[in-house]
Amino acid sequence: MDDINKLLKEKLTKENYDRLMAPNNPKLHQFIADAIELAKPDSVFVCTDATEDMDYIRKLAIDNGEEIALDISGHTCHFDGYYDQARDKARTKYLLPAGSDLGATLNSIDKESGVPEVRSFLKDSMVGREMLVCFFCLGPLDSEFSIPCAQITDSPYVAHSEIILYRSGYEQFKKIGSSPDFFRFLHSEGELENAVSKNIDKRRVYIDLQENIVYSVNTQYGGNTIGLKKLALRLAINRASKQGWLAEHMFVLGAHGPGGRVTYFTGAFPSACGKTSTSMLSGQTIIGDDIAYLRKKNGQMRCVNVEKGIFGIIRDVKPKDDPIIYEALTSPCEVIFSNVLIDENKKPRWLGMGTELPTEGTNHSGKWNKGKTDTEGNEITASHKNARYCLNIADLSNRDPHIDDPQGVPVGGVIYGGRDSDTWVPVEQAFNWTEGIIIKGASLESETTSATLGKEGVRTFNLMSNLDFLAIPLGKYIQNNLDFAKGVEKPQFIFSVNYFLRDKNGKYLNGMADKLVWILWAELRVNGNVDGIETPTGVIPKYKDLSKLFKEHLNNQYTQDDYVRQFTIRIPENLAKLDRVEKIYKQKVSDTPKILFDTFAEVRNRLKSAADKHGDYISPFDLDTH
Ligand code: SPV
Ligand code: MN
Repeated sequence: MDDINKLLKEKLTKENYDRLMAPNNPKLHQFIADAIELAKPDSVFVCTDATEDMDYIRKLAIDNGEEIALDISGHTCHFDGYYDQARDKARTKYLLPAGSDLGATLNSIDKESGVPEVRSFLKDSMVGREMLVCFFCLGPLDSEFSIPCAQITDSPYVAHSEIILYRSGYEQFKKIGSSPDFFRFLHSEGELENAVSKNIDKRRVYIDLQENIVYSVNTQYGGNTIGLKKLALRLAINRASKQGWLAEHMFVLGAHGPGGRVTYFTGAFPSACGKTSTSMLSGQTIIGDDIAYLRKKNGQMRCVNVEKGIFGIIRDVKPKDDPIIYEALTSPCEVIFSNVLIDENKKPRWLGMGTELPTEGTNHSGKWNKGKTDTEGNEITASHKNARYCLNIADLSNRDPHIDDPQGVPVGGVIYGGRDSDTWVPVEQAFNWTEGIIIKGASLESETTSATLGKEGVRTFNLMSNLDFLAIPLGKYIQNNLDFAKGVEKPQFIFSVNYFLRDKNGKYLNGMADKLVWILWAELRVNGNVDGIETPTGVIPKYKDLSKLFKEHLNNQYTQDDYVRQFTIRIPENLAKLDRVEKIYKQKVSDTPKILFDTFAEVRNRLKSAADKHGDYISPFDLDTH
């Protein structure tokens, strides 16, 4: 301990040393001392919750060239390297101690070789730089949900993003005293060339579940570096599994029903499948758009947003579809744009913003003009498809008043959705919690998007939209979800939604705005205000209820033809899906709970007998017996 103190005293100025010592936490001090010895920064800045400290980081990001000030006050732009534009799943691994096993689907590396490897890349990585030590809190402060976090980084951009996205936690650290119960993140962007990470082949994100520590190096893209986001989600899933709660890739939305009633929904969708836009639905209020913790209290499910900001995909954000976000992105408030196009007037421009884009400017490839190709001969789009914005929910007009409630909000219903062109109907309620978890959540598939590196449009299995972040064996995770309803008097309804259904010619069967109707129908259903029609897989809306909602909320004439096209039960596609998903569980998930296979068998039988009676494609009117 004396050695640690000595080292910190030597390397930190008196002011920073005093700041670091104010939380009387040996484990924290050891973490910082170790990182200093390893990365050898020139100086160390300890960030408290004070505005001046955050301003210092904001300024550093501009001074070191990681962010560029844009024309509107508070707006900046950051570029990640050309090959560093999304989460790197292949190089993100769990550090596995000898003798442990996370199952075939999770990417891992022996701790014995992984720790020295990643530490060798971090060695001396901060020479000539300032190390930033920041404190945050996942979930509201002073709450049963709170998890304090310490982030070390040499990237002011990463620290700045976290200032926007997370509640500051320096004071929280003072309160927890010597508790070892916090998450730790050590990040270095590594060697830079033109302000972007140079050694992409040495990009690593390694996660130590025993120590609750994540190492990230030679990368800047937020999904690989912002420790509190998906890296903390992995640690939280592991912790939640041990403590009997859930950490989910979910938005939390306040859906506003008749008479001023608010029903909160949590919803899991894979990245770039409409999660943020669902949480931003017009006339509703947002708690969060990406990560939620769910706990049971006195037999009630409650949830919080882990974050306080949004790191959202900017592509297709336009005034018509996303008026509130668009307003924030074009008004003076704090926003970091990343990987967009900057035009000659220092304005950010992006694909699908609703206006014509300039033919030249600056983007993630450097100076850009229309038609520019990369070294592989691919045309470089004006902005990257995974370009993002980072802003405070407090700057949005639809912020829900309970966002910081330490008790969280009650979960009214749960929604699972994916990018599915041909199988699921737009909205359906599962018959009960168990079927919801198994037939909806654990059966989720989605076509891949630009949010991760690799080919797009490939149908992939992604249970609960959380597969990328799971830190425990899949079967155990499913069992935890099933068990979460235990002790809950009336378990919540679980719904599936599908915004991406297409006809035989590939044309989308729904408009972007229609999702509002599906959610408001779910709100009515949860509150017992509407009946539905039973299908082999759950309960779908009646035409009359949808037609009323379309008229009232979207001023649309919803036709019976539209309804039949969208809500036809597609038996062969549903059976094929069950076969595909079951095969994965049989072949790759050795701890799959037996009830999953039993439920699949039962639903398969229901689908087959419905087909015997009504044919392969069943109109919802044929099933409407009342
Ligand atoms: C996602 O891809 O699901 C995101 C952004 O929310 S990232 O930080 O990359 O995870
Ligand atoms: Mn996400």
